[in-house]
Amino acid sequence: MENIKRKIIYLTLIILSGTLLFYGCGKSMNNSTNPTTSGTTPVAAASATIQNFAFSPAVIHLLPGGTVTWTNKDATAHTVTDVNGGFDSGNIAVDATFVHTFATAGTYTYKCTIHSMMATATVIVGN
Ligand SMILES: [Cu+2]
Repeated sequence: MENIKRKIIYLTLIILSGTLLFYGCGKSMNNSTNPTTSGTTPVAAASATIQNFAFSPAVIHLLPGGTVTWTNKDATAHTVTDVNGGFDSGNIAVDATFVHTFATAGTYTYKCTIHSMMATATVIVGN
């Protein structure tokens, strides 16, 4: 009898911790303000933010001829600069935006030239 009680308590604890874990995961996955990708379907117009020294989403899938609008939500200036020299926003002031049109298919990796510690991000242009 004591064994069954123990088993019930044990099972209850497992279910409870599983529920808490599930709730925790669901919460972080529903954090739509900071997605890591825009999804895999290319879009004609995408928006991105620069916040907490990070580009978000880190990967954007764009149709050829599409535009990306970046908004600087930090309290300091940033840049959106193609690592291969294709485009460069210059300093984007606090709350300012930068728009770039990607005419040609390809993979474009960009960085912030002010903050070398910031992770690069990517715009993948294609159908
Ligand atoms: Cu920066």
